Amino acid sequence: MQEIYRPEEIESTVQQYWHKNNTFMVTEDPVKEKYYCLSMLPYPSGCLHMGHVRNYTIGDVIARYQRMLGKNVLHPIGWDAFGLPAEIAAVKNNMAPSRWTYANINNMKKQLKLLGFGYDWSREITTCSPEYYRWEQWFFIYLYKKGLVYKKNAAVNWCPQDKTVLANEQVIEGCCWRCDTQVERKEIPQWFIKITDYADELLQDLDKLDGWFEQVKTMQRNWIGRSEGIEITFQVVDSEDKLTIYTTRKDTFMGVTYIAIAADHHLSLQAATANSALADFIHKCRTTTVLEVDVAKMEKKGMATGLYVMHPFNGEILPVWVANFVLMDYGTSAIMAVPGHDQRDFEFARKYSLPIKPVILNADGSKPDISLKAMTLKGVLFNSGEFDGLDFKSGSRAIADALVARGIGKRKINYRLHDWVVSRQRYWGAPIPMMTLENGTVVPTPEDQLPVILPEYVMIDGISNPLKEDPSWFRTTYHGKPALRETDTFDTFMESSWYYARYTCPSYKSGMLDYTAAKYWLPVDQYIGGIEHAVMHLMYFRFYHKLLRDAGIVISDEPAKRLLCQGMVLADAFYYITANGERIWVSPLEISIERDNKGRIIKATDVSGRDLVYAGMSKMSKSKNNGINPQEIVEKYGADTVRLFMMFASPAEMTLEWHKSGIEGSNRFIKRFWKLAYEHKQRGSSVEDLNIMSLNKDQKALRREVHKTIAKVTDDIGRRQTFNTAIAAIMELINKLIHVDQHTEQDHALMHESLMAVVRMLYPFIPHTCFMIWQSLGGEGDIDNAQWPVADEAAIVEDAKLIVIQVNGKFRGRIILPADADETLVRDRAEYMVAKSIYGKNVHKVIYIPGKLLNLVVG
Ligand code: ANZ
Repeated sequence: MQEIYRPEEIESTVQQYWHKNNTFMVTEDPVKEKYYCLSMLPYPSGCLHMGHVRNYTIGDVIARYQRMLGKNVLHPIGWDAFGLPAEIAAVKNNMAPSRWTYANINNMKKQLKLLGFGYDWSREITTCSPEYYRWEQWFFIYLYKKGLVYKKNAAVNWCPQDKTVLANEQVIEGCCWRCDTQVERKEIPQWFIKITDYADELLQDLDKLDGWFEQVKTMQRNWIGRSEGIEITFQVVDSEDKLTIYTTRKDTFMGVTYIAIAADHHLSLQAATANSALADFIHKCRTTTVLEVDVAKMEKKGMATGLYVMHPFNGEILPVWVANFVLMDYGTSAIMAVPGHDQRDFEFARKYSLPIKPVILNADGSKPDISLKAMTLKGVLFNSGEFDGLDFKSGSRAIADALVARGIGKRKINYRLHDWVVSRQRYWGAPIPMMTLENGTVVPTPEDQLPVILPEYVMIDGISNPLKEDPSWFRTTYHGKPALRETDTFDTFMESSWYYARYTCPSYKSGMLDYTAAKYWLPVDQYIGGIEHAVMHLMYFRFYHKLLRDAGIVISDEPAKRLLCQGMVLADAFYYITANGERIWVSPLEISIERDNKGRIIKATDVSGRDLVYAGMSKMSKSKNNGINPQEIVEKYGADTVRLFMMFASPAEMTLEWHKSGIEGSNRFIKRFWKLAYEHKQRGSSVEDLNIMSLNKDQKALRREVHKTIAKVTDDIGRRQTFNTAIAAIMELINKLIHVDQHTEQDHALMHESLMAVVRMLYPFIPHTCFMIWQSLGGEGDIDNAQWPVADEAAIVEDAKLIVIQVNGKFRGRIILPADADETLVRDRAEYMVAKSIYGKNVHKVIYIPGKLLNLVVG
């Protein structure tokens, strides 16, 4: 061990050692308890950012901790390698998306290694490799054969200028990001997977996920959006047609004043055949992109169809309108409008002078004021004939019963969740393994022709899909007959939905998963990733697991037991304004700062001395130029410093503020620890056994601190996952150790015991440093295989106290308890001891003289 802490030397030596010895490679070992620790796989965007570093450090800390508990820990990593950014970068840099992607993977892999993450690299998965996506294609065909996959027209964003489909993120304020043309909505055939078949299970099983954040579960519940309502069928006046609506507010049924239907409802289309103005309006609605979230804000527009229906209870004739706020793919694409109690219906009624009829009273029994807006609270019914006076619950039930009895109502459960559209009209994705025969029949690619390989190293222009342009690729045969391949590729959520399972057997050739390996490792014990994945990814991930289970490939119901969502990484952001009013953001690394005595920034200047505006802490981002490149920081301070800072600066699930002073603090701490270990080593390497019985008062107190810290750190890391408080406790202990006098052999032995515990507690956070210290302190084997320290309960107990127990003032015995035991504990133990003599009696009073005597007054 050298006197000076030199992270660059230590870290590369240790990393090479890990690499040579395959330290983190694991295989199934039925004798050992398994632990599967998984961080969400990165998109290979080019360089690691601090968000990645945070995510992967948390994963690495947990994985190393669990290893030390003696478990067989699977800790893999891979690359979510398909997707739009590669296409965009490819066009910009004039290179094939695959080349860009592989170059990025190479670079990021080096960066991950520099950070010292203990991955089993033999299990690395790259989702754009045919060995991976062939099983995705195979499974898709399996689902197709099981009836869980279908093809249906669905809307996409269409740029009429570029004649291309745009992803949502390519639509900027309703226009094409490239040519600024107004984007249209266009219906094209797309592939769907029936996630709605699993809606109920996905909802119910959330209750089983004790180890998931409540916030994520709530978001999933809302996303599934289960609602219990009723479908009501109206007779169209002077016609054979019927019109069915869906509502959750049966109680408002007597307040319906018109019916609104979606633009593509069959009655809209029918009415439009004889009404060109209506046909124009419908066309406009159908070509305008409508995101569900916009409905509340958008301007309500509509047109009468000329059709009417009859209210079945009061005989009123209600007009049927086409309305742009009625969603085409929810419920029955038709609603009963109750403008008195629904804001959208209200705005629409106002605009088109339709009647508004209130039917629900205010909470105080007064009539609602609906002159300016709808009254949307639930309450007692009025204006509702025989249902007057009923409250929300009984009114809803009575109206539903009446509708069902008349055969025009059907109770119905609906979900917001839609089936999953997995088609993407893009090149850089896994080809959808379907074909179309000359007669139009769609068939799956025969299994022996899998994988359907995506041609790599293809240059793209960002507008056309090269698969569509390449007859040698899309022309194929199906059992000798000519056929055309599907040129759409999969949504990249497909790859990230099952990678966790493939890590258990990444090179398995005979199937999607090796049953035995998957059975051994799954489910994931700890999953770690960003909260931005709370719904899409984490929903598809759960759904896929259930699909795999029903296919008999895995056995559990849920893919991950425990989920941790790490907070964002923030940094100070600064800018100046140019002569033409432009904001130029300056990197916080190129800034000099003056602070007041409270640490607040009072002046910031760039390298040329220009005054800057301080914009506060915000998420590290390119747009604010406040990203800090992890590699630079690692090169300057070492990976261990960065890792320690990341885990110490804030609780894992909270935002983390990047501070140079924080990084420097972490660095100083590691140096102090290094120095302490070095000096201990200098005082002699031979260590006498610690004689616990003969410790003096100070030594006992120190040993108590050490073992209290072990107990706390164990609980903080394992159960509470409050890594920052664990580190704080270790820091406190080290500060004490630094000031302990070292005179006797026993002092030395105690210091040795303390350091051997500390080095193991710090190992998950700063593994390189601890690897070296462990070695030089003479630890057995590598620290990578060392056991987590166990707190000696006896050491934690402060001098035990002897407490006299009395019943009604008579001596009944003595008990030994820790000095800090509280009255309840003493009383419990006392009652247990004298249980026989107080059986059937009541304790009226307890007299307790702390640490000395407890008298139970019974009778
Ligand atoms: C009458 C009514 C009165 C409604 C009232 C609400 C308030 P959830 O709970 O999300 O399922 N709705 C039904 N289908 C729709 C569609 N395709 N497009 C737009 N809105 C639709 O919402 C169900 C409610 O959303 C239904 O209840 C319906 O409006 C509306 F005071 O019917 B309600």
